[in-house]
Amino acid sequence: MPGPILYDYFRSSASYRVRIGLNLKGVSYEQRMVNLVEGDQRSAEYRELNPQGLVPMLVAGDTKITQSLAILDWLDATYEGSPFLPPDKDQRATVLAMATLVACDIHPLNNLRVLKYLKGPLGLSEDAKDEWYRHWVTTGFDALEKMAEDAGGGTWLVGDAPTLADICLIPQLYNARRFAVPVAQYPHLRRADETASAHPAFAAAHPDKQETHP
Ligand SMILES: N[C@@H](CCC(=O)N[C@@H](CS)C(=O)NCC(=O)O)C(=O)O
Repeated sequence: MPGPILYDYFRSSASYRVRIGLNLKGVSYEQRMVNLVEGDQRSAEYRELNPQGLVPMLVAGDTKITQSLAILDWLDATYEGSPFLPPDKDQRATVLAMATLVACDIHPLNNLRVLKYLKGPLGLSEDAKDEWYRHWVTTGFDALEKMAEDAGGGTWLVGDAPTLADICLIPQLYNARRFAVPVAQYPHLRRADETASAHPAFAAAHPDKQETHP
């Protein structure tokens, strides 16, 4: 059976999460670029597939899934090895809390369409928009750093194996650096980032490594 198709954009952090997940599971997949800067996501053709007009989207045979966390859950349920959630129920809750902090409380506020709305219809300056971006990343990372500290150490955010929390964190850290958000004050987040940069599944998912990099 041919591998799944990922509708992807190299700098999309939600797509970056899914690339990491696919790599961790050792799944080979086809990438189809949806160029967000050129507005491909809003085309009638793409909206026919995904009415939300966002990436990522995964198509595997007759199965079509949108939303990165739903895709990651499906991958975890479909493919063996490298589980995204720890078996211990307390650790699992911690990992889910960290992952959703990034995916639900940081990322949506800083998404391309939100930033465009701030600058366009709401008339914010470039500086004010960047300040908005930094404010919400810093607010989230401050809390995540404390949660990682409380989780008791390890080479990743929680323990010594990559989890959904790291899958969400690493792309958000990449984005934060692009927008010059200071991250030096987050030793636990930086430690997970260092571990990830030496991990083949994370390294291969990096935006700079994508063939769809224009
Ligand atoms: N909650 C969604 C977020 C998806 C999302 O916001 N994707 C962004 C890229 S990271 C996008 O397609 N943006 C297009 C736009 O803002 O026009 C998920 O986790 O998949």
